[in-house]
Amino acid sequence: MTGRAGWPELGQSGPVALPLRTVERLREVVGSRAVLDPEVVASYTTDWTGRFVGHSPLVVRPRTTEEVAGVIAACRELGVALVPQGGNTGLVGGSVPLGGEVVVSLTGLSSLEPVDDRAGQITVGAGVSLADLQRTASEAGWSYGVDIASRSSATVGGTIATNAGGLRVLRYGDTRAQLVGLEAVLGTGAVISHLGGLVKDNTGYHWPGLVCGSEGTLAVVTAARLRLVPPMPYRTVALLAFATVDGASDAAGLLRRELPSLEACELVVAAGVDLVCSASGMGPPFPIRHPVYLLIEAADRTDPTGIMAEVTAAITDVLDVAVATEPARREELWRYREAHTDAINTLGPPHKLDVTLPHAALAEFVDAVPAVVSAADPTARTWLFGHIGDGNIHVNVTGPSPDDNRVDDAVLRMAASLGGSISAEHGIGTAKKRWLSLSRSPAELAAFRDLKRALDPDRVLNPNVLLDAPDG
Ligand code: 2HG
Ligand code: ZN
Repeated sequence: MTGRAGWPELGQSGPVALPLRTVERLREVVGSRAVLDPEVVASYTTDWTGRFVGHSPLVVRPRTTEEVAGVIAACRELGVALVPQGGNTGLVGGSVPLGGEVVVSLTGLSSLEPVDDRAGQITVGAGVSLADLQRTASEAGWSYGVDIASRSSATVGGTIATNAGGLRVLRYGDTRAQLVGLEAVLGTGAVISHLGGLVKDNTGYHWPGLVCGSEGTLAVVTAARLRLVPPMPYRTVALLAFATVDGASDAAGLLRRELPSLEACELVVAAGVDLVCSASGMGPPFPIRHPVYLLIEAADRTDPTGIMAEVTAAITDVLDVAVATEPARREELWRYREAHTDAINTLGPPHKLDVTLPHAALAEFVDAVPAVVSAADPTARTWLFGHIGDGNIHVNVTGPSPDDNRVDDAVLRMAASLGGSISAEHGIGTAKKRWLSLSRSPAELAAFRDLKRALDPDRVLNPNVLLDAPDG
C-alpha cells in the first residue's frame, strides 16, 4: 500500500511532506485534533528509552471509537500507514513512527464506567492510565491485577496491545488474564465490540486472546472490560540478600510454594543497586554489599509478616534481610528495584533485552550473560534485573550505539538456546523483529501473516512492527 496518494515509501527517513488531501480527510473525522505543529508532533516520535526516534507529519487524537474507525477507514482509503500510541512507554520501538507513519494517539479515549460490583469488573476506555484505573478500582473496594513501574503514563490500551506483565504476574497473571472483553477497530475500519463481561463465553474466536499482545498490528483497542481482584490491605516487603543467583533462584521457587500470599518476587544484583544509589542519592540497603538480592512482597487480608518471616528463616542461603510494613519504608525498598530503568537511562540509550528463561536455566543464563555481552562488544556494560518469580530477566546493555545489534544478537540467541523466549513482556516491536524466528516456527509465522492479511489487508496498522512486509 506504500506510495499511494503521493505517500512516501515506508521506511524512508527524513521529513515527510503530507498531501493536503490527507490532512483534509482526517480533519473531517477529528477536526482540529489532527495536529501538524512540528513541536507537538515531535513529542510523539521518540520512545521512552530514547533509542527509537521516528518522524511523522501528523498526530491525530480521536476521542471516540467512531472517530478511531473513521481515522482508520480514511487512512486505508488514502494509503496512509498509522502507528497507534498510548502513553508511549513501550521499550521496543513499537509505538513510534519509525517509517513516517501518522501517529494516532489514543489518550483521548478516557471513559471510565463505574465498577460492576456483582461481576467484579470494569469497562474502561483505551486511553485511561493504569494509575487512574488502579485508583478507581481501589476507591470502589477492588484492585486491578496488573501493575508496572510506568503506571502513571502507561494506558490500558497500550498495556493490552503489548500484553503488559509487570510486578504481579506471579499472582494475577499478565494483562491477557485480566481481559474479559474488548472493543477494537480492525485494519479494515470495522469495529468489533464484545464488552458484555461474560466470563464463560465459548462462542468462537477469543478477541482478547488474539488482539492482546498483537502490538497494534491487527486492531486498535478502544475499550476493555477488565476483571478486578480483591484488595489485599496488609502488605509486607522484604529485601533478601544472597551470595549467588542460583541460591536466589532456588529460594524464589520455595517462596512460591510456601508463601501463597507472595505477590512479587524480583531480582536485583549488586552492580544495579550501586547504580540506583549513585543516580538517586539513596544509601545502600545493607552495611555490607551483597552480590544478589530478592525483593519480595506478600499481601493478604491479614498481616503476612509472620508467615513471611517463618518461610524466609527456613531458607539457609539468606545472608541478610530488611523488612518493611509501613508504606513509606516499603516504597523505599521497592525503589532499589523500580529505579533501575531511570538509573540505566542516565548512561545513554540502553539496549533492552527482555527475556524469559526456564527456571532451571535462569541462574546459568544470568551468570553467563555479562561474558557473552563482553565477547560481542568489549566496551558494553551489562545490567541485570527482573521478575525472577516469572523467569523474566531484563538484560539492559549500555555502551553500543542504538543501531549496533551485536549484543542483542548474542543475548537473544543465548536465551533461545536455553529454551527461553526472546520477549517476556515488552513485545517484539521493531527492535526484535529480526530474531522472531528464534522463538516462533515457520508454520507459526506463516499463520501470523495470514492473520495480519485477514484483519489488516492493506497493512495500515503499525506496518513496521512484529512482522516484515511479505516481500520485506
Ligand atoms: C520493569 O520491569 C520494566 O521495570 C522495565 O519492565 C524494564 O527497563 C527495563 O528493562
Ligand atoms: Zn518488567
